[in-house]
Formats: sequence, C-alpha cells, structure tokens
Amino acid sequence: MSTTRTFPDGFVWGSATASYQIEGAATEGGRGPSIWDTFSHTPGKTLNGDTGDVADDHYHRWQEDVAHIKNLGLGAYRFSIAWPRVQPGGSGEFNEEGIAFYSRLVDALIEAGVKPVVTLYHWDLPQELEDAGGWANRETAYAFARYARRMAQELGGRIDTWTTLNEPWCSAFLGYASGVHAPGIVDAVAALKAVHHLNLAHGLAAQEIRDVLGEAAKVSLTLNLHVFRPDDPSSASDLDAVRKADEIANRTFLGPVLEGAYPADLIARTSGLTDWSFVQHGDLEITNQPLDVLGVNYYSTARVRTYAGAGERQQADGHKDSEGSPWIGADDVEFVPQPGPYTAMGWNIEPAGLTDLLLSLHETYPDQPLMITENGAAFDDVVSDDGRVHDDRRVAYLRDHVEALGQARDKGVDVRGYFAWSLLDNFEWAYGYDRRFGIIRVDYDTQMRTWKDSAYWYRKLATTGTLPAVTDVEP
Ligand code: PNW
Repeated sequence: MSTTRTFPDGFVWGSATASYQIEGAATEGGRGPSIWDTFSHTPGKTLNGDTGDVADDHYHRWQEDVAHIKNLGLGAYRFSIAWPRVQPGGSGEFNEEGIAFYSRLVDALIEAGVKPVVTLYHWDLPQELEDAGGWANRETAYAFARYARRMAQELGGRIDTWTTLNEPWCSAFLGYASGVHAPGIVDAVAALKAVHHLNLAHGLAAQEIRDVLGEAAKVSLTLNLHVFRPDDPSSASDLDAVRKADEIANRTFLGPVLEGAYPADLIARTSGLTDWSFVQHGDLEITNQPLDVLGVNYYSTARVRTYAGAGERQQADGHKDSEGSPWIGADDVEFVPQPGPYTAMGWNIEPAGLTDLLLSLHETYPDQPLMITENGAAFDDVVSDDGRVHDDRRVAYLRDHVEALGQARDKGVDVRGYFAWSLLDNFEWAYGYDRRFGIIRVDYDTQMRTWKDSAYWYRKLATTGTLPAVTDVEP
C-alpha cells in the first residue's frame, strides 16, 4: 500500500547557508577579520588548510544564487549576516558597505518571492571581541545585543524571521572546550561561561529586536539538539548516561531559554570546576524570552552508555580522553559506535531520530512552534559523463527525513517548515571543502553551480508540497 505524503499550503520549504561558509571576499567591502579567518589560517586547524577566503564567492555571485533559490521554487532562504562585515570590530563603528550588501540581498529575495530568514550569528565572531575574551566574556553578549538592534533598524520589517544564534552548542563546546572549531580554545570553564553568555546574548538580542520592531517581529533561536539513545534500553546506568548527555548538550540551552533555569544536576556535577557565579541575578529572566519559533537542526543520533572503566573511553568523533571533551560533567558517558549507514561525515543515518526528537520537544513544550532549520547530508558526489550529479543517497536522506517530519506532524507536532542544508556545497568548517552538503554542486575551480539530482527533487517537493518519489529527479 502506498500513501502520498502531503504538506499544507503554508508549510515553508527553504534552504540554508551561512556567511563564512559561502561568501568569500574575506577582506573586501570593509569586512573585519573573524575568529574563523584566524582559525582557518592557523596551520593544522582545518582539513587541507582550507579557509573561507574565497568559498563560493557568494559575495560577488549573490544575484546568481538568488536566481537559483527562485528557480528552486523555495518559499524561504535562511542565511546569516557576517557580524564583522557590518561591524568590523564587533563594537563601535558600523560599516555601511557591509550593511548595504545584506540590504540588497534581502530586497532581491523579496523581489523573487522568497522570505528572508536571517541568522545574526553563525559563528563568525569579530576577532577583536575574541581578543577581549570572546564568548567567555560577558561583554560580548552586550555587544551582540547592540549589533542585533542595529540590524533590526536597518533591515526591519523586510525580514520574515530573526534568528539570534545558530547552534550555540557548537560555539561554546567545539569553540572553547574541544577546540575543534574557532577560536580553538580548550578550557571547560570558559566553555560553560560561553554557554551562559550565548544564552544571555540571545535574550538581550530578542529584547532589542522586539523593542525596535514591536511584537510583530518573529524571533527565533536555532539549536542543534542531540538525540541520544541508550546502548541498552533496559539498563538503568545507560539511561542515566542519556540523561547526563542530554543535560550538557540540550538542557543547557532549552532550560534557560524556554524555562528560565539551568539543570540543577548539571550545576551540581560541574561544581568542582565552577560555582556558576557568572550567572548573575536577573539573567535567567533575560534568557527566557518567548520564541515565536524554535529552530531545530537535525542530522544524526548518538548511542551512549555509562563507561565501564577499563581502557581508553570511546568518545564521539573518535577524540581521545586526553583531549578537551565537550561533554563537561559527563565524564562517565561513553559513546558507542552506531550501526550505520553513515554519511561522509561519519554520521549515522537515522530518520526516526527526527520524529522522536520532535515528539519529545512537543511533549515538553506543547505550545512551542518548531521549524527544521537544517537537515541534510554530505556524500562523496560524482559528476557523471552526462554532466549531472546523481546524488541518490542525498535524495533518499532528504526524502526519509521529510517523511519522518511528516510522521511527527501526524501526531500533532507543530512543525512549520523545513530548510535543507545546504543550498550550495560550501566551506564545511574544520573539514574545509572536502565535505559537500549542497543540493547544488560548486566547482571550486570555476565557481560554476550545477544542480544535483537532489535539487531537482527538492524543487518538486517545494513546488507541489507532496513528497516525490526518489526517482523523481528530472530537470
Ligand atoms: C551545523 N557536531 O554544524 C552547522 O549549523 C552548519 O554550518 C554545518 O555546515 C552543518 O551543521 C553540517 O555540519 C555542525 O559535531 C557541526 O555535532 C558539527 C556538529 C553539529 C553541527
């Protein structure tokens, strides 16, 4: 029996990118340096020493890219503003040329019938702010609020949704605890401070945006929520590992933002490191602003158990105990290899994890509207003799995850849209240009854009609202 999966008219189909991953033009138009310029130019930090200096050259090719977005039939485009492009030092002077770039982009999207969904911070912190302590410094949160206010004034009512931060988990824990992302610091206390200052930055920015634009402004936050599975579902200690991992990865953001509190157990487990005095009186009212929509980025699941004690503990991404761990206060949580299949990132493919995540969010926060702000997969794409990219595994990945989202909607979860990551192959952070997530291929020698089969398939979905067959990839 085959059923047809359809979505309502108002459901948003979009695709997403981020400034440092696509723009290039790192020293043009008055842009200041960001922590990712510094990090990617530090030997050994990215695969093959790749940097975002040129990336997809989107800064010069944005009109062509808007045309692709339009031709794909997308209702919305999620992109980020490079803070150092509009305010080179992160505080003080703004750069009119940088603001004008985003203003033109927004106008072109609206002209093309595409809703602009803006992210104010997708990891490219102005280097000057990092030099003053970065996210471990409370002042960065106030600087972010001033930057957010200015963007609200400049772009105002033209923006459909204002997303303050993308994946603060990555900013705090990959940036300051494991150090695999910029600024590359390995310091657990700095990471916990960063968590709080990011939450504070979100709340302050939400207040500023609403102060400028009124309650009509749609404000959101995008989190990469982790789905943890117990290695043995009948083991109390494995379930305890799930709880600890969930607290450090998810509740650290969901708690202060949606409930106005950090998990008490996490505070207790990290008391040997810090007394959390960086959380000041009144902060948790600021972090706890209503969210018009919660953005969820979903890629994979993780399986955990409580470490039994012998030998070196297995960690996510294969990193060793001796290196900085992002799982602060969860030292006895061990990551168990997954059954696969895997993407080129080594991430386990498990669409049911998306359904489960959405159901559990709905159970905890029944009135909170949700949006999938990223979902997608890296695969080793091949250009065929016919010039096409038959990325059938990506098509299957997208199809299965959209279906998983549909199943959550069937059970009453209020998911309002879906954004495929990514519109274009791009600078995949520590993995440089080696890992391709785009539904559109980018040839890094010529900057030529080529629609992969997944782009044709996604156009069909976006223009019909009905889930196409995986074979439905005709131009
Ligand atoms: C997200 N992890 O990054 C980002 O929002 C995108 O910029 C990125 O390109 C995309 O997902 C694919 O990686 C993540 O290690 C990076 O768990 C790392 C992790 C999660 C998300």
